[in-house]
Amino acid sequence: MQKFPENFLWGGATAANQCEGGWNADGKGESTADHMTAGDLHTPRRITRTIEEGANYPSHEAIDFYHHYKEDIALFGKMGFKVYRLSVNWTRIYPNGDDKEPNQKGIDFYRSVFEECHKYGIEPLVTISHYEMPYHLCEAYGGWTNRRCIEFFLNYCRTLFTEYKDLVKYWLTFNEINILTNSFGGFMGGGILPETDRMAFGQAESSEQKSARFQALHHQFVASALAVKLGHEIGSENKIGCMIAGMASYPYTCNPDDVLLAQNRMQMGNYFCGDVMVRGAYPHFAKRYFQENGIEIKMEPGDEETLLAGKVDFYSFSYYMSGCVSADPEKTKAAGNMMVGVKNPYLEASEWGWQIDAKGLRWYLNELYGRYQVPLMVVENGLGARDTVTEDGKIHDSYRIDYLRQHIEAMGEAIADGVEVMGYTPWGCIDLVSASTGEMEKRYGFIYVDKGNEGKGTLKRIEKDSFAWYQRVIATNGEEL
Ligand code: BGP
Repeated sequence: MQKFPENFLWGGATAANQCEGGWNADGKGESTADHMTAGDLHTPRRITRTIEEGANYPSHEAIDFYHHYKEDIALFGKMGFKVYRLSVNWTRIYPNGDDKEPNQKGIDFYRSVFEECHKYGIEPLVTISHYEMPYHLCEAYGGWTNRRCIEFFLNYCRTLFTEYKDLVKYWLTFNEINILTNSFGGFMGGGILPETDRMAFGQAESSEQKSARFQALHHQFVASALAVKLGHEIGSENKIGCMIAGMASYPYTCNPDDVLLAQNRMQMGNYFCGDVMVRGAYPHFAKRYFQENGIEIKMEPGDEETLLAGKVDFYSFSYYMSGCVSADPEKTKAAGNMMVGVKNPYLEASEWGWQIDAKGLRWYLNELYGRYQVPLMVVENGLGARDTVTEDGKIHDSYRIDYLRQHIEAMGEAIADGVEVMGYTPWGCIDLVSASTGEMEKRYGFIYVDKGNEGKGTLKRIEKDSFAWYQRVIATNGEEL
């Protein structure tokens, strides 16, 4: 078995809108996530302009971490977490985004959460923007397509870096920032209101719409670079990373057409954002991609220097699956997996069609490290699955343990290959709302939460079998899997 470094950061990850609830408590404003109804595997979530009476908005209560955080963090402490990745909800701090003064109650809430973490020796890792922004900024400014969002975001960052200077030193700017390279990412990633109320999976886009997405992304790049600089100025100990959705892509065959297509997916899916954030400049392939897609973005003088001056300290990413692409249109038509292409005959998929590929994590870590040579962190990984509570109140989730064991083994192999990995925070360490479908029953947790898709349940927390297993993994620093 491979040795994990001594200070390896074992932990777990959540996001505010998927677990907190308390959506309008103590002065909090409405966020983009608060306008998204629940869907399921076959029904996309709806984005509503007003909050509709009687509709099911999963973020409104979620698992009510807002009122259960002490109990939940105590359970993380019991598992032995060294780090807890969570996000701050921008609308608790600045309810509308463009407010002059922050909301003190929101500031107090997160202070209390971070203090609670430190009681158990848990270091918070804070995502500043995880798939939400003040809804007001979408309606009044057009979301991130508007350059003014940079100033609002920085204002918010300044408050966080200053208020939590002694409590937080690990930060991520934007969750899965590369979602904006994809047609369905406009609203969740950039606060761009769609023309219909459905999340736009795989819909055709005009070149204006594509340009808007990439303009929003450019603004986020600049905002992130400025935040990195600001964070370093305010706290010299601050370590600030990027967060990119892992889109590991394989060619379906050794046909050079497939290989080129897979390379293109790796470039646009992963390296486009990674290069800007780690190397501080747009990559060589951006120009041609923009030309061929009719994308025009506006950069201001000084933006290039800003990107170069705001390179991240480390690279973090989510990894759930790998994808496989084929240049053969017949194969592509048969694809089951909307995000990444065709079915890989060597892999099994989760109930939601995500192709499970532990070995791919070793490959992907090596690819990233070879390109960037900065510390890496796996800040999301896990199996979304339905769990059954047995009559005696237990959850025997051996399938989840198998998934995590294989991925931890693969990560160990990558470390043995020489890759520098800082830590591992499996996703949804406590059951929470699914981002893509809004369901509760797509569960990832070591801790079960009694709540169903319809929003009913006691919210009782129960340790699953994987809880004790992960506790042992941490206690032995990954020796016993
Ligand atoms: C990532 C997001 C998370 C999370 C996870 C699992 O893309 O950063 O917010 O939810 O994926 O996805 P899902 O919840 O759709 O199963």
